Amino acid sequence: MKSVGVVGIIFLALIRASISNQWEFPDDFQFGTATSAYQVEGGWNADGKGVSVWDRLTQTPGFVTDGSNGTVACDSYHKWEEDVQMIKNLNTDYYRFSLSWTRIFPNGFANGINQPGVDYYNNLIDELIANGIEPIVTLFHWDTPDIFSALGGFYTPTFIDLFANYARTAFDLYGDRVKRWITFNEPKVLCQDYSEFMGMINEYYPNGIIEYLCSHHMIKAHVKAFRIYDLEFRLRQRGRVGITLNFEWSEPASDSPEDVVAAEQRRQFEFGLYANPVVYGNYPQIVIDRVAERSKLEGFPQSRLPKFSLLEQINNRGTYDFLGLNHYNSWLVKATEEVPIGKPSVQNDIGTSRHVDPGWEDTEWDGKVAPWGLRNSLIWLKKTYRDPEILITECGYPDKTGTLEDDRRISFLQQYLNATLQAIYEDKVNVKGFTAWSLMDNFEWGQGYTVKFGLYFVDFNSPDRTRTPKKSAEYFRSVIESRRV
Ligand code: GBH
Repeated sequence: MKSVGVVGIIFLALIRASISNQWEFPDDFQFGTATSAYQVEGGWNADGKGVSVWDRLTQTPGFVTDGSNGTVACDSYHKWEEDVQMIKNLNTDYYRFSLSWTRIFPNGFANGINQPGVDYYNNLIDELIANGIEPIVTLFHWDTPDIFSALGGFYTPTFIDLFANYARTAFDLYGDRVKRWITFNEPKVLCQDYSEFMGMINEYYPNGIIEYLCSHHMIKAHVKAFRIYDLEFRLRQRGRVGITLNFEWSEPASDSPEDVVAAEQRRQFEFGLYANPVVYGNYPQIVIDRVAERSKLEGFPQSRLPKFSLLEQINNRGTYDFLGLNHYNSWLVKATEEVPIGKPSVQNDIGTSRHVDPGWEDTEWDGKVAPWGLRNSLIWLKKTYRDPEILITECGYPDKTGTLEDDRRISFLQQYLNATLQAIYEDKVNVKGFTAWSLMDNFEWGQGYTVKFGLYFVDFNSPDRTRTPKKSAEYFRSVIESRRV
C-alpha cells in the first residue's frame, strides 16, 4: 500500500514538473465556459416553447441511461441571473451558450415568432454584457424542432432553408449585441455518431448513404447562414461567424508509412469531411476517391458521397471567420486490410482500426487524458487549413461523482491548458481562446445526469438546483487571473 502511495506522489510530481510555468497566455488570449440549451435550460414547454427531438426522445424508455431528461435540467430558464453571477465569479471573457430553436420558433418554421422565448435570450445577453462578459452564441446544438423529423430531418435539402431562415432571424434579433456566432456544434456527432439524435428511424437505410446526406445538408446550411451574414448583416453588425467541429486526435500507431497514411485518412474522414468544404470548397480528395471507389464496387451508379457543384464549391470556400474546436480524446490508428464490400457504411469507408495505449491515464468516463493530442490537433489544423484562427470551444473532464474536491479535473485542465500554451509558443498556432466544458454539471445527453463536466456542482435533487463552485472553479479563476497554468 505504502509503495503505491509513494509511486503516486512521484507520478504527480513528474506531471507537475513536466508542466512548465514559463509561459503566460498572450494578452489577446481569452477564456470562457460553455453550455447548450437543452443541457441546462429546462423550461421545456415554458411560455410557448415548441417540442424539440430531445423533448420527445428522452420520453422513450431506455434512450437515456438513467431514464432522465432535460425537462428541468439546471433550470437556467429561470436561473439565468444566477448563472451570469457564476460566470462573473470565474472572471471569464465570454460565455458560450446555444439558442433553442423551438423557443424562438415553436413549430420550427420562420413564422409565428414566440416573444417570451426571444426575450429570454435578450435578457441573458443583456445581463452578460452588463457584467462585462461577451456572449458567444451557438445557433444549433442538437435540439432540432421535432416537426422536422416528419420531413426527413437533415436527410432532406429542405433543412437548408429552414436553418437559413432561423439563422437570419437570430442575427436580426441579437446581432446588435452578439459579435461571435457558431452555426453548428459538432455536425459529426449528430450525423455520424448519434444519428438517432435526429429523431429519424434510419435502420432501413445504410448509414453509408444517409450519414453523408446529413453532413452535406449541414455544410450547405452553414454556408447559407454564413453568406446571409455576409450580405445582410456583416457591414452593420461587424461580427464574426464560425463553425464548431469536434476532433478526436488520430495518432499513427507506429512510424510505418501505412499507419501514417491510415491516421491521416481517419482525420480527413472525421474532420476534413466538414472542414475542407468550408475552407477550400470541396470534400477532401481521399474521401471523394474512397467513397467513389467503394460505391462503385457496391454497385451504385454514383458515389454515395453527394457532390458539390463548381458554383457551390466557390460559394463554400472561406465560409468561416474562425474555426471552433471541441477536443476530448485521442487514439492510436493502424492500417488494416481493406474492409470487404458489403453493407455501405461510413466506418467501412474510413477503414483503419484504432485503439488506446493502456498506459494512458483514464478519465472517469470512456476517454483518456492525452494532452499531447490537443497540441497535435492544433498543429494539424494550422498546417492543413492555412493557419486559421482557432477557438477551443470545448474541452473538459468528466467524472461520475460530481465531487467538489475535483483534483483530477484540475490536473486535466492544467495539462490541456499547458498543451495550448505549447501550441501557441512552440508551434505558433493561432489559437485565441480556451473554453472549459462546462460552466456547470448538466444533462449529458444519453448519459443523463450520471456524467458531470461542471466547474460548478448542481444539486439535481433540490428543487432550487443549487449551484456550488468546485475546486476547479477556483483553479480556472486563478489561471485567468495569473494568466499562467
Ligand atoms: C460534446 O460532445 C458536446 O458538444 C457537449 O454537448 C457534450 O456535453 C460534451 O461534448 C461532453 O460529451 O470525455 O474523454 O471521457 C462530444 C461527444 C462524447 C465527447 C463522449 C466526450 C467522452 C470521452 N462527447 N466523449 S471523455
